[in-house]
Amino acid sequence: MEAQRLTTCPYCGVGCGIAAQPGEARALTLKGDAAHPANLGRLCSKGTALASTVSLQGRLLHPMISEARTSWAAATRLVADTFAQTIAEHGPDSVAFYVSGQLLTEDYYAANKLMKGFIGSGNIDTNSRLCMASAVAAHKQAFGADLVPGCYEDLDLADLVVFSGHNAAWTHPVLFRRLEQARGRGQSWIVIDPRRTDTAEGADLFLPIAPQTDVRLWNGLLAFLDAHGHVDRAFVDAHVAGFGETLAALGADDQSLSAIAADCGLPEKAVADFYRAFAATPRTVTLFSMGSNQSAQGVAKALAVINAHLATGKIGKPGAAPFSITGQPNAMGGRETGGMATTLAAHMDFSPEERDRVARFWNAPRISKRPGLKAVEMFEKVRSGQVKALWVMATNPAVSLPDAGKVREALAACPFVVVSDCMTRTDTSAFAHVRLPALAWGEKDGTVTNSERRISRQRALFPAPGEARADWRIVADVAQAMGFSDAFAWRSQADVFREYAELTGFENAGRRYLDLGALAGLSDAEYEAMTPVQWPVKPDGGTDRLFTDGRFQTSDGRARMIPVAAKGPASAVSPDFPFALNTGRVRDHWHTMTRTGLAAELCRHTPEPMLEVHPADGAAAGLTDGELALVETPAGRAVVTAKFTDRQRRGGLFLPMHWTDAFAPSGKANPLIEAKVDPTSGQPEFKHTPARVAPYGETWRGFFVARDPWAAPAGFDLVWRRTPYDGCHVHEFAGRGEEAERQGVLNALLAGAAGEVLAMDDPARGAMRRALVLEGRPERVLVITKMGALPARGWIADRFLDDALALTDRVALLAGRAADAVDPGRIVCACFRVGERAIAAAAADGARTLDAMGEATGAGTNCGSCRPEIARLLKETVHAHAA
Ligand SMILES: Nc1nc2c(c(=O)[nH]1)N[C@H]1C(S)=C(S)[C@@H](COP(=O)(O)OP(=O)(O)OC[C@H]3O[C@@H](n4cnc5c(=O)[nH]c(N)nc54)[C@H](O)[C@@H]3O)O[C@H]1N2
Ligand SMILES: Nc1nc2c(c(=O)[nH]1)N[C@H]1C(S)=C(S)[C@@H](COP(=O)(O)OP(=O)(O)OC[C@H]3O[C@@H](n4cnc5c(=O)[nH]c(N)nc54)[C@H](O)[C@@H]3O)O[C@H]1N2
Ligand code: SF4
Ligand SMILES: [Mo]
Repeated sequence: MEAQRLTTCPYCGVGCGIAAQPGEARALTLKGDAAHPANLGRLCSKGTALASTVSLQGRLLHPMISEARTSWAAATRLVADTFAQTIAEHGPDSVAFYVSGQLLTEDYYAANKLMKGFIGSGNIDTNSRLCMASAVAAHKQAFGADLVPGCYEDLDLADLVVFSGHNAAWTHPVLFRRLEQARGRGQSWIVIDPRRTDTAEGADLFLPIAPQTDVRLWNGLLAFLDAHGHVDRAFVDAHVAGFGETLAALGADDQSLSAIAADCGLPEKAVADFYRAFAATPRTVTLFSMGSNQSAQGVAKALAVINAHLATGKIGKPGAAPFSITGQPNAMGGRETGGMATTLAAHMDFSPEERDRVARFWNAPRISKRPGLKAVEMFEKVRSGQVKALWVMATNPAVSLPDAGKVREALAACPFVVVSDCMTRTDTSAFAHVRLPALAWGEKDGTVTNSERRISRQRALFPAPGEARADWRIVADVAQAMGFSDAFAWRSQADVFREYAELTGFENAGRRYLDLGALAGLSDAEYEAMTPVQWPVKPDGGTDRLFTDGRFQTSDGRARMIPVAAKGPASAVSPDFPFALNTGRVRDHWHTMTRTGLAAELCRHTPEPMLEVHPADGAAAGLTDGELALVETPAGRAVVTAKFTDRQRRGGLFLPMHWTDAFAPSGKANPLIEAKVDPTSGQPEFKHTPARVAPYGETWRGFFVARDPWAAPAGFDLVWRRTPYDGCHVHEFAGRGEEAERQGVLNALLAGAAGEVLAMDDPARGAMRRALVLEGRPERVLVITKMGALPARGWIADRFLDDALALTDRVALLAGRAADAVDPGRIVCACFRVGERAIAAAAADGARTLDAMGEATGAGTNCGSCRPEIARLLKETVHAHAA
């Protein structure tokens, strides 16, 4: 066993510290780092399951040109020459980098320096454009720079927490655990979300807001605060500009509670209760996330929240802040180094003075003169041919950008696409001319910044596999091959970090809050041993809370209140497309599933993309709960299972964003999304696309269990998706054809396999069952039926783990399951694999509290990510018994 290493979780922006113990053959045991201030030892279901994602399964381990393995020298040469030649022929703006908040700060710094400093174009943008761009723009306008005022301690200290478009129970679970503790001490929660999420379920007040009406609600709050004497005049007079104009602009709308409630689709009492609670609670934190940012009015939404905080002085004080919570592990690092097209570097922009300063620091006379293309525009320009060479690093735009069908057209049309990724195949790398193998979590080494400005180290746990290299190194090698030798001659990530830290302090003199100057002199050993620290970093240490003295980073030191007008969504629903399609995350998957899709325990909480629809809407549209629905928007279509739930607002639909060609080709969300963006931030409106639904009309369904990830057999009009299990993959099918189609699929799926075929047919039900047994073990199991329920998958999948099938199980494989086996159903507790059925059974046996459930089943006693859901299931059980 090697020594324990401290590192940071690669998933969300909470930035949890991990104490990891690497073993032989990439074995890994890990636990939360009790000393890390972000998580104090806790981890959520995704962090806990990291060991299941570090195998080399599916990894890209060598540079590839098309499908041929090549050397690093050849790949680097080709990338450098093609970029250089494209620039020579068409100018620097004919090339672009599209990067990601999953890069380390050192990687980001290197990529940004190459594009903006030495290629001389602003064309580097990041997936943070899809994520944080609206908050960044609002911070810049209100505070003078992209500054997050608060820190996690404020969440402990707050008496009121408002979740504005934030499903923390699922997306920032460890912070949610922390808030649950504060709640035990009397903190209250208000949730503003069109869906009754697991965050909303436990809140004191839930506002099921009509989509895209947040500005109206928050403007109304400001009017209320003013009308009822809750403005902090002393704070506003001393520290805020723009108060009068902002208040005056509110007069454009009727600010009566009844009018606001009607426009936001809320009960008037709920609006009044929210306003009174906000007014009465000095220690209020508002967490805003994707329900706020991912909107064509995302900047206005953030400013409306910030305005209410500024007017009441709820900022820069313990337990009080408007708090934009970050998504990715290093979205903040990207914003800091300058990875967004709209900043130059280190919180400096494109003014002549700032350009000059950065140009001198970098010794880069060709430094970019202006901002570059923002993500959505960038891919439009790729599609129209203006951008001719594109390098994608650590992101999967073919899945995650809006209007993904057009993005794929763009990638297909681009003369030169380079993709740096850890995985051999992603939906994006399918379009790559050159694929470059990057180090993954557990191998890469550097720094990340979490939501509270805390810089932590990610440390390597394993040696680099194959020929994989650090992203910063890959960029530096290409830069050197392009002739920029001196500027990219770093020997280590520590070198890169020191240079970045020095830039933040360069000619700063207290003008820029982003200052890590005190870290510029770290020795290699000090960098290696670095402990978590929050910027600004002063010689005597980090800074937890900003603006404590009421000074902001504007020319006069005052924050700005900025008038924002309420308006509707970018595309309104219409009789043709009467539903508002909302998208977002599920608890156990991360983005495009390239990593969480490797961990069977994370694939069974939400095994497939489900379309959430209100039961009354579903019935009116002719859908059936659990059957396939066709969803269409002006941009595209998808076929997914309908899930009726009254947690969804009438008129709304929700589809998760995660599924890809590898897991559910017809269940991808983003071909449906129109690319409507906020005019200032360029962030797309992922949470609102007009849509319609209809039954898909499947005539048969089936599933296929095999040891390999499989592709749907060609030549049929099938809906297909895959759920990984421990020893196998379960492939679900449905079709609209007749007997011949079913027979064709059956033949295709059993073709070419050796073994003994067990068969059972029931022509009356259109049922066909086959099991292929080889050397006593199941190799393939196929079940197709025209009517009636399909057998439970879990028990069959588990037989693929058996060394030899029991005689009775051979029959049971075909019949469905052994008579005495209990199928766990959908997994609720990922740590102990406790299913929905086991929870229902324990509840029926009297386990009616979270603690009793924990004792009876173990569920919820490790990471706790499932506790909100168990609480909800228990509530439903109690209701069912009372009814
Ligand atoms: N499990 C998991 N956790 C993650 C991630 C993941 O992929 N999986 N990704 C990480 C990343 S990068 C990010 S950015 C964060 C995102 O974290 P969140 O922002 O919490 O996640 P989302 O599910 O995208 O959206 C949040 C909520 O916004 C609501 N919403 C939609 N429209 C509106 C509206 O008009 N007004 C309001 N008020 N709310 C609305 C949605 O219904 C949804 O419940 O999560 C991070 N954490
Ligand atoms: N419909 C809809 N779409 C959305 C959203 C939504 O709410 N709704 N949310 C948006 C948001 S907030 C975000 S942040 C994006 C996320 O979307 P993406 O960034 O596209 O999603 P990921 O799956 O995280 O992609 C990361 C890729 O980088 C690879 N990778 C991981 N680590 C490394 C590394 O160290 N180096 C390199 N070179 N590669 C690495 C992974 O294998 C994977 O292919 O999605 C956006 N898209
Ligand atoms: S909350 Fe979960 S996903 Fe986020 S950093 Fe912590 S362990 Fe990782
Ligand atoms: Mo994100």
